[in-house]
Amino acid sequence: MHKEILDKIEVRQGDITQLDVDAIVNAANTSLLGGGGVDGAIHRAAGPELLEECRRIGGCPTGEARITRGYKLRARHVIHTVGPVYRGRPQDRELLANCYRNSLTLAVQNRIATIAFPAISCGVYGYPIEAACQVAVDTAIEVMRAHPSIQKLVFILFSAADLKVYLNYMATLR
Ligand code: AR6
Repeated sequence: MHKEILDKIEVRQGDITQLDVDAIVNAANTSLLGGGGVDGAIHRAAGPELLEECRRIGGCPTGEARITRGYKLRARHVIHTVGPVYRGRPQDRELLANCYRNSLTLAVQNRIATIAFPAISCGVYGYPIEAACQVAVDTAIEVMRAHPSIQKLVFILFSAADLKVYLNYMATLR
């Protein structure tokens, strides 16, 4: 039923900073002033101008997203979104879904056709990968169904274990 949409989704292992896509998504914090994990890696690879632009934006609430240029990255843009700190409450799921929904909406508004996501909230913020994966994939499918202008969406996982979780879930949808 979702075949055309599933065909636009790619799951792979690697470093998001190396990807040649229109936009990569950053798992940021509400200050947008950088941090560890994928946020630190993206800022290091993009260079100091990224931090300057983030400073001008002045922060981002949890679940929302903001767009900047990509500077030294191969990606033209970075979409910064802030995942929830996992506490096992029902609103965690909604906030995480909002991250994917709002990032993809910004992508559509900015004519971005290819986009890559890390596993938002699954590092320092403690969201269990199995639950987060379902939110990520289900929300992406929902938005891509409404917006065919997204031609390719990459879920890029840092570890082999996380990759397996995504591949297993995708396999259940085919
Ligand atoms: N490419 C792809 N995935 C990566 C990379 C990379 N280069 N580096 C890490 N990951 P985290 P969060 C994976 O902690 O949980 C920051 O300090 C990692 O294995 O980066 O949303 C921010 O400033 C994990 O699966 O983000 C915030 O304060 C996933 O990316 C806070 O961490 C997300 O892990 C956000 O925490």
